[in-house]
Amino acid sequence: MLLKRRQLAGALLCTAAGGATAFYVHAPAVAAGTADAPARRLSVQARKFDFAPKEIRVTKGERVTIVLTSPDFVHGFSVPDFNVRADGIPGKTIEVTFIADKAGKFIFLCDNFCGEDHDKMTGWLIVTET
Ligand SMILES: [Cu+2]
Repeated sequence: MLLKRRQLAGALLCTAAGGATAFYVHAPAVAAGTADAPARRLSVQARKFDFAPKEIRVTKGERVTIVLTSPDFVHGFSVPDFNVRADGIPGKTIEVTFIADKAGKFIFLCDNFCGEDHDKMTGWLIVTET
C-alpha cells in the first residue's frame, strides 16, 4: 500500500478541463511489469474529436491502467502495438490494463467511426527506457 501511494504521488495528472495535453510519469517505486505490481492509473477522456491527454508518457516495464471516459459517443481507445483496445461508454468509466513492455512512440486512436473528424482522433503513447 505504501509503495502504491509513492507511485501515485509521482504522477502528475492533467485533465481536459485544465487544458493540458500530456501527463508525465516518473520511474516506478517497485519492480514494474510483474503481475502483482500495482498498475499506474492514467485517466484518458475520448470525445469528438480528440483525446485528452493526447500524449501519455510511461516508463518501459510499467503496468498501466487506462481509465477511460467518453462523454459524447462510444469512442474506441486502441493501441495497436500493444494489442490494447476498449470502448469508452458514455456514463461509465472503463479500465484497460497492459504492460508497456517495449520502448518507443506508439499511436493510439479511436477505432469506432464517430463522425467527420474521426480520423483526427489520435494520440501518442511514449514509452521511455528507465
Ligand atoms: Cu471517436
